Amino acid sequence: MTMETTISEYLIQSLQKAGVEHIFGIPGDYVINFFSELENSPLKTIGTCSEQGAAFAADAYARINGIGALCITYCVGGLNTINAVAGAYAEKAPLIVISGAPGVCERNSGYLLHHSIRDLDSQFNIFKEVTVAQCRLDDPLNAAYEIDRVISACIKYKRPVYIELPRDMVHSKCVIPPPKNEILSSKNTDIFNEALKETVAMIKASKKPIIIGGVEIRRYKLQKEFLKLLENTGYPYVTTILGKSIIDESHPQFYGVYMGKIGDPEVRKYIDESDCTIILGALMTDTNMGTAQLDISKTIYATADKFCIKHHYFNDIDLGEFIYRLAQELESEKKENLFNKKINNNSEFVIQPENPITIQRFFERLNSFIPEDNIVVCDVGDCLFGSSGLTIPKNTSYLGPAYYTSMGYAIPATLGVLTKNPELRPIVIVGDGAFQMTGHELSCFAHYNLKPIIFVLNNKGYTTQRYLKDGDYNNIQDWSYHLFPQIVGDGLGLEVKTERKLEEALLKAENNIECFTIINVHLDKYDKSDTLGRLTTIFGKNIV
Ligand SMILES: Cc1ncc(C[n+]2csc(CCOP(=O)(O)OP(=O)(O)O)c2C)c(N)n1
Ligand SMILES: [Mg+2]
Repeated sequence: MTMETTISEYLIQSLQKAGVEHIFGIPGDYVINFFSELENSPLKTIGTCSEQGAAFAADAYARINGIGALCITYCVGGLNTINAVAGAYAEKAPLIVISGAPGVCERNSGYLLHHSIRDLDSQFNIFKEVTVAQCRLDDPLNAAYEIDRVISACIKYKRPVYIELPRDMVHSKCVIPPPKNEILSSKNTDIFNEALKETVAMIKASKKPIIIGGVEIRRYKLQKEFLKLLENTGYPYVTTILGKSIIDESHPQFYGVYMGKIGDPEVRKYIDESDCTIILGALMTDTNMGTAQLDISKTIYATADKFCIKHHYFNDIDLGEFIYRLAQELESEKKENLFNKKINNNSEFVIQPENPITIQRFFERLNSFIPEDNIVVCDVGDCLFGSSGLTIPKNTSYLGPAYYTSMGYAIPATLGVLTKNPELRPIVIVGDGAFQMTGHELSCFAHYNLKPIIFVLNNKGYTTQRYLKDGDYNNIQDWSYHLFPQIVGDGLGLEVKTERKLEEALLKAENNIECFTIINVHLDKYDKSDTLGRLTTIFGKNIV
């Protein structure tokens, strides 16, 4: 038994080993000692204006990097992150939350300790609901084991975990666990082979198969296996909105984004007419499936947690291995010209200079503005719905909270993206309502000299909600979003009302390599994309 390392040293080493290089957060007295340890370590701390901002940033960092981390103080900081951590749970982002806490020796002091709620377990209990594993490092004998257990769960389940570090344990020496032997998989090969055989038979008997790819393809880094399957079969594929751009949308077999009844009708028609829908790594959510009832008798459904063919359920099927083996089995099955390739909507945009800009025209124009090797970050609202039809170019990815749909994601998420890849110039699209929730995190772009191009779709309120039920509650104050650079001390602000002004702004943004650009795009308050139109017709019926 060796006790050469402190708990904080072991935690920092474990974060590094897992792939964390940056940690987002705000200090407080319960966590300041650990912040000081972080500062003296190879990990870089990234400060934000609020803990929610830090959590959204860490979530996006996790999605891009494969794992992310967040460090905050007890309750006032921790509870500020709950909404964002819940989003990470819902959408499977592997995020490690580290919170400071009252010291072990303080627990029985007899005082009411500042920031605490009902008792000193309250925050721990609240985090149980939004994380897959939790631990409190209050015992030097098992602290390191607990760190290993919890971080392994984060990696395995691609969901947030919670580590609570009492402030008097930061420098405690801990017992280092012996190196673990690789545990060989004990998965049942008979079950796997039966599932594979049944899948292959169903696909071979079909005439119009199609693949729906979801977010787990990216989370579990299965793009190579997915591509091989496409290559070996020639089948068309669509993605869900949460899985948008899992692989290049320039791929010749890409047929669009499937959002059921709310999405592109042409894509929906193809899925409806297919006699074999192969769903890989997609979450069955209302936003992904757009309330469409897929015919289970035509469906193969494989995710990291669940596998079924029609109504036959199989346990313990590894998603990656399944896609890999399926590609092998179907190697000689290649069906050419199975579908007419959907024409990319990159048709030439002819500007109508004096026309007020509309959301439809904005996205049409944006289609040819998004460069290769970049990222598009979207918030919730019509920016999400409208952007579902964007054709994302080569090596560019798309990031948006398309299932949990919490407003306020995009600006801090962009910080997370840029912390990992500071050379990128992300295209960020955010509604005015969502911007008002977390837009102050722009300050970090000035602070860390990051250069995204941000479009604020300023329709003077909650247009998505206007179509569900209108009322004064949907109107918000019309901010001068383009003047934010004056407040935060850096950045280029531009204002756009017509197509001509949009054109000019795009050029200026492209040429501005010094700082971030924020473009205030004025839209009519009732202007909506086709997708939002379909969505509100369907969901509006449920709101009586
Ligand atoms: C944190 C949060 N609060 C409330 C909602 C409910 N909601 C969904 S869309 C929306 C309006 C979004 O407004 P804005 O960002 O301006 O986008 P727009 O609909 O105008 O395009 C609201 C309030 C939400 N999704 N998230
Ligand atoms: Mg709005």
